[in-house]
Amino acid sequence: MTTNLRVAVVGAGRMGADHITRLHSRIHGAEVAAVVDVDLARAQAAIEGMEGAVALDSADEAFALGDINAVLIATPGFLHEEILYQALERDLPILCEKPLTPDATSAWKIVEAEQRLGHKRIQVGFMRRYDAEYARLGQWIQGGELGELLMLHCAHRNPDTPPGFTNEMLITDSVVHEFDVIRFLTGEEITSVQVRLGKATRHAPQGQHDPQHVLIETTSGVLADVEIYGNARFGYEVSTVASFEDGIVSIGADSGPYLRRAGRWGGQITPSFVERFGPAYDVEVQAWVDAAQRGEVGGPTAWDGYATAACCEAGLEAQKSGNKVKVQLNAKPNLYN
Ligand code: ISE
Repeated sequence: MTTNLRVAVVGAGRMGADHITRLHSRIHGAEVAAVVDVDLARAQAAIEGMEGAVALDSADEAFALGDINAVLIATPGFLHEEILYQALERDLPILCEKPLTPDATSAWKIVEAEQRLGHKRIQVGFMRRYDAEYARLGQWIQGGELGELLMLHCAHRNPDTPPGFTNEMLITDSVVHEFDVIRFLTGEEITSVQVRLGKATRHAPQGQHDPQHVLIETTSGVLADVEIYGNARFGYEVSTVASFEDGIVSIGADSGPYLRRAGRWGGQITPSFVERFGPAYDVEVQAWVDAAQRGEVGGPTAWDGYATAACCEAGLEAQKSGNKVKVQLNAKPNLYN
């Protein structure tokens, strides 16, 4: 395919709107053809100034246009499943924001539906894989020059959580990123998850126990601990310290420019994931478009969506019980090898 991908973006909330701007202004080989949102005014606002794009309030209408040839799904996770099936039925390239679906059973059904097509069509929006520092850490792990990776210490801190963000979502919406990136960095599956609840902040909304300490183990025994802190107030931070046999690597601490002025020194903290991972989202969406133009999927697949959903399921059980819970995974289909 040499013409632009005509993309229907479903969901014009925070992430959807960000992707719409990105597709319109920075991504080559694609254009926004339609924006779908139940809030039609929000869809209309998102396409302002975009010639040729239409705002609609249902995905059916977008598919009925007939000239849509790719779909970017950015609705809340519990709405992904139906749109995924609609797009798979039409054999369209899909970029689906994480999570693929909220639970392992429905994610596995999506994996099965894609297998019936006989080729991959779904890329899942795990943007950390496209972050320059994570990529560099991955090279150190795979390259072996620092010896074996032993442990990962991860901090995932948000300034606050949006209305309706539940205790469970600290795992399914936030720690899901660590599940994916740990699998990506180590090239291994996660075997168990444990969640410990300690002293909680008074700034957490009712029903949320915040922060939580999540312990993750991979097949070779790499241990990762995650501080998931949803209401940390100071700003956004996703950082990791990796302990190797022959060195320690730190990534993600905001670095420079540092200003020294009037007897003080300091720098800036990124306010949210939109800024912290802005460049990674650009690379991610461009990689999706480029692969789609070749009829391929270049990034995290539906299998990754399913495997992380299985980790989330174990995480939710661990959150309730405090026990170390095994991750149950079906055998990996050949399509994803
Ligand atoms: C949000 O949905 C994201 O995907 C962000 O990357 C993550 O840091 C945040 O915790 C999630 O709620």
